[in-house]
Amino acid sequence: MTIGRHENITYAEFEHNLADLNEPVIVGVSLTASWPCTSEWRLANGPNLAALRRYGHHSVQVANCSVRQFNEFERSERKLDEILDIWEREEGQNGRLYVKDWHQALLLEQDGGRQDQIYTTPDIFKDDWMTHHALSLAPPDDYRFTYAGPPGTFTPVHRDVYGSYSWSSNIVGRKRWWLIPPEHTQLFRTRSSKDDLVFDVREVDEALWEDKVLVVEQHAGETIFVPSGWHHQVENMDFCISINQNFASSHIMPTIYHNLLHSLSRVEDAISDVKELLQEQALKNAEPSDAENTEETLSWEKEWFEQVQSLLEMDAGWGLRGFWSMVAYNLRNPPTNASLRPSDEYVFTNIRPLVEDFKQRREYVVLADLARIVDEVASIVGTRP
Ligand SMILES: O=C(O)CCC(=O)C(=O)O
Ligand SMILES: [Fe+2]
Repeated sequence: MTIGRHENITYAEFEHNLADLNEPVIVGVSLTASWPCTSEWRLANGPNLAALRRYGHHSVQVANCSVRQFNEFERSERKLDEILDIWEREEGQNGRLYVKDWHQALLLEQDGGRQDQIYTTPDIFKDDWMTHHALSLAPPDDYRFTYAGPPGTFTPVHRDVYGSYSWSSNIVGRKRWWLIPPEHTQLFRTRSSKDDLVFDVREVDEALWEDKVLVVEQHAGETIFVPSGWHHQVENMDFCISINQNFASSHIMPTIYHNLLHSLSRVEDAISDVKELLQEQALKNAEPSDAENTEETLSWEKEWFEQVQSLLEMDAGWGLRGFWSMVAYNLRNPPTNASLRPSDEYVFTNIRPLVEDFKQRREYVVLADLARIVDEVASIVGTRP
């Protein structure tokens, strides 16, 4: 298997991938050549860690790659300065500390700076409903991350949240990617569970997957696009610093919606005893004449749905409210100009069935604030003739 490599790619060419192919792509170094970070963070033979000192006060998530915790490495929040001290002492040796999910651009903006002092979002990735919406929240949030770590540090096998995309530009060093096509995910399932995957692809005999998985070496300056639903693992072959955004466009709203509903029913199964308890209590308090949709029945159901939503939010970062608010916000305020996104008709056609599906659900009846957001979406995308 090989990956498509492009020296340059226009949005029109790339959109074919978003809409139809859903394949990994590597874009050549010209995309990142003029970014400030490209000249600032590179030295002849490694990272310019001194150039990161100006961000030393940023709080960052650090994975300790020698301590596994469930499906991730043990994580802590530290000041970047402390980690730079440790890396400088190690002098580029194999280390353990991997700075991940560092919201560098957001923190810089909070200090009065701008993202383009580090990098500019490539045109092909500007139709991003996730960060565009998250930045409008109070306080603002985003899915823009910087990753930095010595050789040997890695990100275990995962799929990005609800099957969203990601792109990653390597500024310093080389990364190795294992990209697993969705139809081959099952090769990496553990024996004990039908849902869990192995932690590290290298646990599975290579003969079983070598002709099915894309193994890609990404060089400094290159950008990789990770398609929706592809599990992946990433290893730093040298000391690497990369710019990364987890993102989603209208093309994958149906996928995200269905993955969200799948996670939602898993949460419901996991806490089904809570549902029974709430139901019993409501029955005790109700008059025998109470019918469906009275105050009593709605209030226990509301309590139930709220509990499910808060667990989803804790687990994945967002639930139904996050999804529908994102859709409404991006329909009202598209993230980029018309030449860098699909036509309104395409977008509306993708969203319409989701509205129709959601209107059949109890949450639409019981959660009034959510119903208002979905009604707004319906008024923009229209209903099917
Ligand atoms: O670079 C890494 O370690 C992980 C990147 C990743 O998982 C992604 O871009 O989706
Ligand atoms: Fe990822």
